[in-house]
Amino acid sequence: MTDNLKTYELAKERYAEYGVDTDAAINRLRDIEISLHCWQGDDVLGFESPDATLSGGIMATGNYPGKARNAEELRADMTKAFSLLPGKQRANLHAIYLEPGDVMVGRDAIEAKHFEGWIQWAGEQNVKLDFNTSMFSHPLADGYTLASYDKGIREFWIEHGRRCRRIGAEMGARQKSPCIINHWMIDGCKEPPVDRMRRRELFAEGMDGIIAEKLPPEQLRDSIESKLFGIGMESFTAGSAEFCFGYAMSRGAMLTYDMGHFHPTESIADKVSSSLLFIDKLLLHTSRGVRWDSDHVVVRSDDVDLLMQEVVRAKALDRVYIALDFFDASINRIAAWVIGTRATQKSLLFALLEPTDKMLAAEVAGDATLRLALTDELKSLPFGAVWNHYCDTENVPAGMDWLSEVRRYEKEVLSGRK
Ligand code: RNT
Ligand code: ZN
Repeated sequence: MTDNLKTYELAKERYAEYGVDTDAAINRLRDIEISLHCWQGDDVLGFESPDATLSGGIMATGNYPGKARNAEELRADMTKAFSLLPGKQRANLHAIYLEPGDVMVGRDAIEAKHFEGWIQWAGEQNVKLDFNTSMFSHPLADGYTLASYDKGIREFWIEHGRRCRRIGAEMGARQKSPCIINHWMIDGCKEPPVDRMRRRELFAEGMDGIIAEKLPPEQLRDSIESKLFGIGMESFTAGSAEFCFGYAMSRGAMLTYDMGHFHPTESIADKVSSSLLFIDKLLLHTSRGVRWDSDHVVVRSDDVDLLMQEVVRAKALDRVYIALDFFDASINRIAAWVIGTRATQKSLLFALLEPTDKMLAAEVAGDATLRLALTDELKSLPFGAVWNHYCDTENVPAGMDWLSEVRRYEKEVLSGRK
């Protein structure tokens, strides 16, 4: 018996004392897909032009060497990350990650053929694709897109959105699993605007224009992402939490909650049950804001644990899609994916290992003392042994063993990128 297995057997007994079946928790975790965001691999620059810069109120800081310079490198890097992750992943693309060939393709002219390389690769990797409209880092995304007062600008972005949906539907049809398309717009401004209402009306009209075409839900699902503020847009964001909630609910769309898009002490965990009473499905962007929406790499924290506990306790794993959204350019970018994905999965596992029935019984009986004692004691159970066993059963490195592989890849591949 290996050491990991021995430790697991002991851990299993410890959890059994609380009525928790660790094998069942592992099996449930195995089926939960996490959508790996391609944009961690190149600091959200994309492949439209080698001179691309990031704008739109978000920022990747750091200049760690070795970022992917083209789609082939990015796919190789993501493939490496996948090989170090247990469970199932999807790949999350932005429209700016197209492969246009030798021609310039405007965002209002993109087609599924520009993503053929990705679709092929996803098939080979047996991962499904998700998609995002890219309504930032563009001369026509100067403060406002759908909520612009300029009709031409609005129409440009509506056309972009429509095309993104068709691309997503094509991906969904080919992978036989709905492509989740996320709609996030930068629209907002630095100083308080006079007319918030008109901007939001325009935003809603623009979104309606984008989603007007009926596409089969087995191919494509739309989700709209709210936000509190962006850099240079501190005073107003058209797509606020209330706006997006109302929009998603009234249009039968999904709602995206990004962990970094609320006041620093406001947690999205509490929003899961509230939203799911009125909205069918949610998309969660796991991220980590430090003082602001800084998009640090996700690590285990109360925030992520509470979020996953809420999803599990609400029996909502099938109503929630989980995607990563962070971009750290100051550390090895493949390690960033691995750390962030594994942290998200660990929080899921922690939630699945909870003796929810026991805690609920205490709650119903009015025994808040027992509920609190259990809540705290769980943190000391041998969670790490269950996680390592899960990695072993998935044939991926347990513990920190993945890091040496990332270091080897850095030496052999990344260091050659200048
Ligand atoms: C921005 C949103 C959005 C982006 C990505 C690149 O604040 O979180 O989801 O991070 O789409
Ligand atoms: Zn996000």
